[in-house]
Amino acid sequence: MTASPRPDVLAVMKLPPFYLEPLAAAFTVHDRLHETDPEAFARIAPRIRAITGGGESLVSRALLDRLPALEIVSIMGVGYDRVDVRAAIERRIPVTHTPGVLDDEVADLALALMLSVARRVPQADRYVRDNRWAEQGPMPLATRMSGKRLGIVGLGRIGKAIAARAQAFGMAIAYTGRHQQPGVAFPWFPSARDLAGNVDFLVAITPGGEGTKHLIDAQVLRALGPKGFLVNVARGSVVDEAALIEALQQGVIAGAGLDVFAHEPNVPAALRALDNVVLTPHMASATRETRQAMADLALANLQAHFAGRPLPSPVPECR
Ligand code: NAP
Ligand code: 8YV
Repeated sequence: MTASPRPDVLAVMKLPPFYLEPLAAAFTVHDRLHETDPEAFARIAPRIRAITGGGESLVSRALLDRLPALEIVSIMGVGYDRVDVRAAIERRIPVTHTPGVLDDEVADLALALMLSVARRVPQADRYVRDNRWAEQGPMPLATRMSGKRLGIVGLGRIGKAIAARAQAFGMAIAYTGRHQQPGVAFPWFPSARDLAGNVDFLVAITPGGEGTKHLIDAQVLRALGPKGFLVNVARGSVVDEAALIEALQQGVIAGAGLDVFAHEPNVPAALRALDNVVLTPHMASATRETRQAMADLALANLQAHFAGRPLPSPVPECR
């Protein structure tokens, strides 16, 4: 087949305008056609040369198999746990992502969730709005965060940005990961359970996928204990959500701040009903500034590929 001058790109998520507009200037973009119009998709599938989507986008082997001309998958997000990278590599299709440009933003939200759940900020806001301050007097006392012990599950780029912020709060930091990191002075624990037993706040910030599925389970939550808080800004799959709901209901842990969930955007009613949780809709990187930087890098990867230049940010498996 003759390659068209404007390569055809399949968008597997709804792209924000600040990505879609520059993308559409150089490429022919097919917006989620594989989901919205299977017949039209069948007609254009042989022409698709690139896929782009976000950190939560599904790029399955079945989808890849339908795209014989596919050359690249560019993810606007650092996580790519729903991309079948093995299937892509088998066909020598590089996968790219957007590491580094969102570290500060995600770390900021992790700290915001830690403060919100310990100091009960959303509950306090509702307290004032409902006029309960005037009617019932001051709120019950909350829990201090400054100076407490923080355990980071996954001390990568974002984990380190979280640690830097927590140090400014005088927190004592420890971490777990598959490896103890040379040159890192924070104590390392060999498992999430060991770490949880030695901290007041436990923050999950690993990749998702099979390797980390339910890394935070009922045992880890028991080890964290009734004064402990869990924050998850990683992926919903990293935490056993049913075990977490039970732990929150029964006071096994004190509370949780959650940006990610097992079946997004659906959040179990039992979780939404709890007063000891703060819930945000997978928005840790969602500022105009950072989403623009992510879009720019996702586009730069596509442009580099089609110009025959080295890719700015392939995923580690494709380097
Ligand atoms: P990164 O630099 O690759 O760091 C990942 C860390 O996780 C590494 O320190 C790694 O350490 C650790 N890890 C990997 N597998 C593990 C396992 N099985 N058990 C324990 N630790 C494990 O990645 P990053 O840029 O910091 O991003 C991390 C993740 O954050 C992303 O993949 C994504 O899932 C999530 N994220 C969420 C949002 C959001 O909107 N909520 C936004 C951005 C990113 P070892 O290699 O030593 O195990
Ligand atoms: C976004 C994310 O939800 O980067 C990630 O891994 O989860 C988030 O930044 C997403 O990728 C936006 O496209």
